Amino acid sequence: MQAATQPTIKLFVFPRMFEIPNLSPFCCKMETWLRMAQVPYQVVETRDPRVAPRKKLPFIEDGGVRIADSSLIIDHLSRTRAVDLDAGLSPLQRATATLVKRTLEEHYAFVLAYTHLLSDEGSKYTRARFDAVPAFIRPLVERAVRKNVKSLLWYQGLLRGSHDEILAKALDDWRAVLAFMSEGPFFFGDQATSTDAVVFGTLAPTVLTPIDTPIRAFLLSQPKVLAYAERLRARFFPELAPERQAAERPQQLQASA
Ligand SMILES: N[C@@H](CCC(=O)N[C@@H](CS)C(=O)NCC(=O)O)C(=O)O
Repeated sequence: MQAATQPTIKLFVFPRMFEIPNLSPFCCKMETWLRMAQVPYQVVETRDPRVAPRKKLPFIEDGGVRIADSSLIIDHLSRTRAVDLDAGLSPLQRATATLVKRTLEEHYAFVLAYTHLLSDEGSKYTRARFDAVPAFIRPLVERAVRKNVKSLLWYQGLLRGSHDEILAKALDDWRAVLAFMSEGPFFFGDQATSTDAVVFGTLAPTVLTPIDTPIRAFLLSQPKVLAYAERLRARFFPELAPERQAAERPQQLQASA
């Protein structure tokens, strides 16, 4: 719980799209963690990562101090708000948490940028994020952002592989992660941990948006995956959960209590 003297933090993230906390896996992870940890926050939407200390979103402002990088923010808030979502994890689970985080954040997140921001199927849906840009410069901004994503993925290495290679590697990522996922309600069982924020951060943009990819199709074919994603959304972002899940919510809350 937050001490009365501590300021409400400001969370700087991209504007929301679709019925998920954020299309950016790192912004989605950060806001999910804040809700899990019950740390009060105020969202500040921005479209321009150049305002961030590390030129990437999310970042927070805590008592006038700006802190970047979702993992560093979580370390900072865990320390200053005395919350540790991972207190109950065994050494083996902690090691697993690191491997899951690296797989999803240092590899799969780049695939998400490819499928959601660069590919034709993804762009069809996500180009709406430029709607607020004045019409006369919109094509210019769209082209510049696309060029940046392309160059990021080229230098990271992903784009040097074929489309099929990229998809195959993403499926390998998820097969590995799912091998460690419990039957629920949360990744490691009964308690929500920071790994749930990481997993939901990448899973929500993949399976809870209309962007149709072979990765989404694979994940939807795995019985526990959609239930997990919908359960986390209903539990921590009830305002985003469609009616059907809202009706199931009391049961799910009981299951995760
Ligand atoms: N390691 C960072 C990664 C953040 C990140 O890559 N954010 C992306 C959005 S998903 C971003 O702001 N990209 C803008 C850019 O690279 O210009 C974290 O955990 O917060």
